[in-house]
Formats: sequence, structure tokens, C-alpha cells
Amino acid sequence: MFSTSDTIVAIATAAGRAGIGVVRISGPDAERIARDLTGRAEPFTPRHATLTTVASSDQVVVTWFQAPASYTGEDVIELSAHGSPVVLGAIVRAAAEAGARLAQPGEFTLRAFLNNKIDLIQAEAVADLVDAVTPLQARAAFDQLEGTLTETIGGIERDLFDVMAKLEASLDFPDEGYHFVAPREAHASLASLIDRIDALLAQAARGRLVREGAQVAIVGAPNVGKSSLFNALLNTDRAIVTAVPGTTRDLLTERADVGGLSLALIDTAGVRETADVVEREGVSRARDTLRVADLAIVMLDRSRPVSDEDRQLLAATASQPRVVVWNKCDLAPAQTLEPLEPLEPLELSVTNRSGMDRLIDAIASTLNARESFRDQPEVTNVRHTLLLERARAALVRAATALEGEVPEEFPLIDLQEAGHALQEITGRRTTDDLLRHIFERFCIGK
Ligand SMILES: Nc1nc2c(ncn2[C@@H]2O[C@H](COP(=O)(O)OP(=O)(O)OP(=O)(O)O)[C@@H](O)[C@H]2O)c(=O)[nH]1
Ligand SMILES: [Mg+2]
Repeated sequence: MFSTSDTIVAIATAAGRAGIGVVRISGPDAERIARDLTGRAEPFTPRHATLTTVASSDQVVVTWFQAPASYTGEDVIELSAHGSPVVLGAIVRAAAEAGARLAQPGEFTLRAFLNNKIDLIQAEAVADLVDAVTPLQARAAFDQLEGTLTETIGGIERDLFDVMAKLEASLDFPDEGYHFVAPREAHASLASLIDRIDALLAQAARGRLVREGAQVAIVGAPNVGKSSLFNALLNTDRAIVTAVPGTTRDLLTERADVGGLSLALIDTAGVRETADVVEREGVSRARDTLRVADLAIVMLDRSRPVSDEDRQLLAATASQPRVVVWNKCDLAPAQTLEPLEPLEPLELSVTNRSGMDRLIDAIASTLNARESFRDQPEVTNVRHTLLLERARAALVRAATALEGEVPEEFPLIDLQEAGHALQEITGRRTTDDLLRHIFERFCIGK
């Protein structure tokens, strides 16, 4: 399904007006097309930037990355022009007329993968790097791009194949039994491989938080100030705020960098019994969200007495990671701590922006000890985690089989499965479906 023999073109820079914009052309005709566009007779010089003009009479800088020393591993031409959508669009159109095909999302990176310039982990890291909202996310993605995880997995794979080769050799000389490797020795090798996978898996949960952001749901009775806090944390007016209880009817989700943490913040409808069908659906969604959130911010209004709804919410969230806050501390308090003991809600006034730093600290420390949340985990991707788990399960089965001194082919089948799982992580084994799924996430031009 993936054609790689033709030449593709796309705008590589973000949509909209900017100082400069780049059009990227990759494939066997890239350099010839660049000559057509610029009306140039002699070839461009590889690895040189050449100032010239295109037919639409705009100035461009043409850089030729000759195969295989380019992002895709093919001949790549980059034309830097003024960053106007009109100018860039005209260049793309002219390139298409000269024989290039418009690139699909992620197709440049896909070609880099198919030409063995990068493996699948690194291709996925490119998309993560482009999507990163926090420096920590960018750093974790960058490490994967640099090949740290590739190396770790490659090491595990090599040692696994070593064990397999020895077991296979024994299979080829059946009379001599486990001739090339004693079962105990093979077993010990597998145990060490399992340990290494466990070490990777141990950081995977934190890795997911870094990569995808922790889901943080703001819940509370109507009108306590949930949407106000949501907006304040995001620094926008994303959610509607009014004095009318029951303003928010649906879930609002936004990703944000809050004090260096990547959060998916969720604003919810105020929880109360209501006859309004729309609001009731909103309340039920708020309750569902609580179940999946990594953290709940339970908000109470200190200027009002504690209500039954407040108590119900406090009871419902008691066993999950949460931060309880008292909002509207700028107003005269209607409650004392007494009815809430032993809780010690964090005092907050979204209106005055007081208590916000303490809230952010509390979010960070509740999610995880802040320091460890800031370390870079190697495994951040759910796809990698699932495949590591599959490899581990197969290794455990093989190790168990070895304990029973069964024929060599028994553990071998499991070891093969473990090997396949590892190869799927790096992309040495892939299917078109998998590739399509991964590259769909990309933007065009990447
Ligand atoms: N005095 C004071 N008023 C606040 C504070 N935070 C929010 N408010 C006001 O409280 C009212 C309700 O705020 P919202 O943010 O809409 O409350 P909500 O919890 O999202 O309400 P629902 O969506 O109806 O559940 C608005 O009039 C806000 O301006 C605060 O810290 N102090
Ligand atoms: Mg609201």
C-alpha cells in the first residue's frame, strides 16, 4: 500500500503566516523538479544552500540533501521561501505540475522508516516531539529519537537470540539432548532478560503520564468555581463562567503545561440531583470521569455551608488520589473546618489567584513524588508497553517449560513469540495496518 518509488511534496512548516516557510520534496525526481521550478540549467550542489527565484517570482533558498544523506534517505530538496500560505501553496502546485505527488501525513517519516534511516520507536518519537507540550515530554521523545530505547530493546533482543540459537543447535543434534546449553543456564539467561524487561515496565506507568499527561478532573457542587479554576490553570477563557449554578453541562478537556507537568485538565458539570435531562447527563459524565481520572480536584465553596452533595463527593473520592480545595476564600467564611475533619482543604481564591501555587504543588506531589515525575522514563508509549508485556509473558512461559526439562521446541516457540514482540516495538516486524495506524497521527509535511 505504501508507494515509495515516486516523488512527494508538501509544506513542511506550520500552517499560517510566518517569517519563513519550507516546502519539502523527496524522491528520485526531487532535484530535477527543483531545477524545473527555478528554471535552472545546471544541477544544484549537494549540501549547499542556493539563493534563487521560483516561477512565481518569489525568492527562495534551495538546499539539496542528496540520497542517502537526508531525512528520508532519498534525494530531498528543501525550498525555504517567505512564510505565506499563498507563496508556499504556489510552490507545491508547481512541484505537482512538474511531477511530484502531494504527500500523505507522516509520509516523509514513513519513508525514513522504510529506508532504515530510523526505526519505528524513533518515528513515533518524531510525532511525540512535534506534539510535546512540556519540556519533559520533549526530552523523553528526544531520547527515543536518539535511540536510547532502541538500544535497550536491541540488547535484550540480541541476548534472547543467543539463547534461542543455542537451543536450536541442540534441536539439530537431538541425540545429544541439551548439548549446547544446559537448561539451567538457559533458564538463568531468561530470568535476566525478564528482569531487564521488568525494569522497563516499572517506569511505563510514569512514562504514560509524561507522554499523555495525567488526567485531572475538577469536580464539585454547582457554582463552586470549577470552570473558573479550569480557566485559571489554562490561562484562557475556555470554559463559560457565570453566577448561575449548572452552567457547565458537558466535559471540557484541555491539555496544558501546569508548573512543568503535562496535564489533561477536565472541567465537569456541578454534581447535584436535577430534573434537567441535559444537566443530568452532564452530572453522570462527571461521575464517570472520576472513575478514570488519575487525580480529582474536589472543590468546595467556603462561603457556603457544607452540603449533602459535598459530602457525597468527598465520600465518593475518598479512596482515589485527590486534592480537596476550599474556594472563594476571599469571601466571608460560612464554614469552619469542624464538619470536614480530618480533611484539611487547601485554601484557594481563584478570583484573587491566591493559593494557586500551593495547589499546583499539591497536584504534583499527589500524582507522584514531583522529582520522579520529572525523571525521563524510557518507555512512554502504550504500544511499547503492551508488546513488552507480551514478550515478558512468553519468556516466563519458556522459563517455566525449561524447568520441566521438556523437549527443546517447547520453550523455543515461546522464545520466538517474545522475539517477535520485541521486533514489533522497533518495527523490524510490521504490518501495513500497524504502519497506517502509527503514521495517521502525523501532520502532513512531517
Ligand atoms: N468570590 C469569588 N467568586 C468566585 C471564585 N471563583 C469563582 N467565583 C465565582 O463563582 C461563580 C461560579 O463560577 P464557575 O467557575 O462558573 O463555577 P462552576 O463550579 O464551574 O459552576 P457550574 O458549572 O455551574 O457547576 C462565578 O460567578 C465566578 O465568578 C472565587 O475564588 N471567589
Ligand atoms: Mg462550570
